[in-house]
Amino acid sequence: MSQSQETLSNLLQETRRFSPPAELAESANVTAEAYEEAAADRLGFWARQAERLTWAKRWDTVLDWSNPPFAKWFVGGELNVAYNCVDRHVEAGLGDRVAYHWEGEPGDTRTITYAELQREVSKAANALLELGVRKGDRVAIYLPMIPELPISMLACARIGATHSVVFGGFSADALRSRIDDAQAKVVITADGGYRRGKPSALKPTVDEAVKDTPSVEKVVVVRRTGEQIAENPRDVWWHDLVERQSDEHTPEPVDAEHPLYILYTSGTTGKPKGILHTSGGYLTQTAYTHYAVFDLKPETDVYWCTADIGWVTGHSYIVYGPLANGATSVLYEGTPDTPHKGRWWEVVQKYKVTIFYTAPTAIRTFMKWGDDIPAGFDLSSLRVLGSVGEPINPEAYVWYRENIGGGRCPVVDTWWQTETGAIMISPLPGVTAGKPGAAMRPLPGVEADVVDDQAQSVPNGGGGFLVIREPWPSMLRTIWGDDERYVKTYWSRFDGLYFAGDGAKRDDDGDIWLLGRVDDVMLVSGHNISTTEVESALVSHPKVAEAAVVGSTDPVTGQAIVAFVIPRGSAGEEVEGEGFVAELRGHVAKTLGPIAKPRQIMIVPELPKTRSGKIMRRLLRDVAENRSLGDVTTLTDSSVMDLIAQKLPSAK
Ligand code: 6R9
Repeated sequence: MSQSQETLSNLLQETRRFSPPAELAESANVTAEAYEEAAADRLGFWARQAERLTWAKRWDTVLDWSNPPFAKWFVGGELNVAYNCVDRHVEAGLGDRVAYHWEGEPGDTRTITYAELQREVSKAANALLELGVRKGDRVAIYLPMIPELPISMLACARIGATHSVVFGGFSADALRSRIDDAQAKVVITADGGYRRGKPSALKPTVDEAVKDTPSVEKVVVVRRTGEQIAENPRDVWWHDLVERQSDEHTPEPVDAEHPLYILYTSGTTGKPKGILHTSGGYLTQTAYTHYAVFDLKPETDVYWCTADIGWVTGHSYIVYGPLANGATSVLYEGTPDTPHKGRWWEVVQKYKVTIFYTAPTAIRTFMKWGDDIPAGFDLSSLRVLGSVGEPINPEAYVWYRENIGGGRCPVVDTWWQTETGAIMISPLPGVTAGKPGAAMRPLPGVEADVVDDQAQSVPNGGGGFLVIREPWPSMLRTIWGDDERYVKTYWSRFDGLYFAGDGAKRDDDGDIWLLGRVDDVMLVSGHNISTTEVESALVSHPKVAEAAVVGSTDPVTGQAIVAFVIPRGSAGEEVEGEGFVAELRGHVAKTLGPIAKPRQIMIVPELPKTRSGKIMRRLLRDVAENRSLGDVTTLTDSSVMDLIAQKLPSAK
């Protein structure tokens, strides 16, 4: 990236630093020594982390990297992932500990202890065996956020079947292509779930999807809403099948490299990629990072990750990491504004949540709704706050810290991907003096770097591409069924380096700031400008809640900056006028420099987002360039694009 980009970036930096609270630092799970320990002997470090797990057979070799980029971790080792997440805690006398406080959207609840989870998972495993599912078979799971979702995943892991969780909001087409690609033998679904106060059907989508999927032998249906559904010959009710099974099942150890799950990422173009994760290395790194980054004390903490389990964040930090650590978690079915906009804070208050992990998109939504909503609840139990999914704007970070964390909780901004399987770059809450907006340093044992076009590491103050230099335990092993695409997508841009697809910069202290996907970087009059930084500049204006920025073709400047802005709820009427747009352009020019001034700013009520809360800039580019919209199947709410289109005539 060019010089001008660096100048821009430096202007934007929040200068405040937030040191760890003394009490947390004194009793922190991980101290600064971990960095030294891992630097001295990286593989030895990971081998020690693998000892957190219970192995049926110990590994012979920590890492086999003889055929890069195809890694094998803990070669020769055998373990069962479900045993590690459930049974061993019961055997250790912790059967009465709560694994999940489940909270349904309508207010129904269920408390599941580790002992109960063991019985439920065993029954589900026996049920899958009865259906003919065997080790190595694939099972598609298309469920709302109900206990049967983690139970189904663990049941697969228990018998060595590979699960493919498909987000409960995806279309029949999206579901069908994922079932086909994985050749799933069984689909586990529900009649529906609750969303925004209403039952929302799932089964009709499955019926539609499995019409042309010859691999599917059975569809198991959980009754959640009780709504009428069509029953087909392949269907079997969960309560008929699972309830009558024995609640004892002996988990089968599998090879450390046995496929645990496939999770599809849509990417920006082309066929979805089936990211493959395996067993030993994946569980090692999810368990370690959950312990280190959140400072988890399983005896006393109540942990809540608000993600959907259909996103990798839910796989690693609602299911596998927390359960491997014997944590007590909250599992919530619904949306943050049902029945009221304080629902999440009510849940925090009710369960005395101590560790809270969410996405910047949610934080900005709460900023838009107003400070008085969280202020109405007792959030004093909280001690660590996490963020994931997008760069967190400094403004949102500070709001989160103050309004949710009461100014006392460290915020850990965690960078990672479906492909990395677990957190890679993040502050450590008892060690790092956090900077609002920065993901800071690679975790111990992770070799992340920022390089230029020529794969040269950039000096402090420089910007470029984020890469990973050495294999890590929870890395993807391949793209399901397509080794060539795996090599091409991740390992071909820079020889021998994992290319993450994100832009990043290293500040004068050597700390890492993420700048968004490299595909989104704009080239304006020969200057590289990151969407993230212009968005953060806009969000730092007191009347702006959210902003999305794209580059649109421009005859004069090559690309021009087009911004979509959602005003804060408290901003009042004046945000509709031309004066407001002029004010915002001036604000960006002042914050970042005149080159970053948007050509056009559109005031909109909503932004198009994926299920994990990422802004779909591709669709906004279509709008900015007056094209018809591309694929909208992974959008949370496709009516958003109509709302934006209605606003266009008044666009400035
Ligand atoms: C876990 C997850 C991965 C992409 C990643 C990056 C963005 C995630 C971030 C972040 C800046 C963070 N991303 N966390 N960017 N700061 N803390 O989100 O996985 O859905 O596969 O997305 O998300 O662009 O490359 P996934």
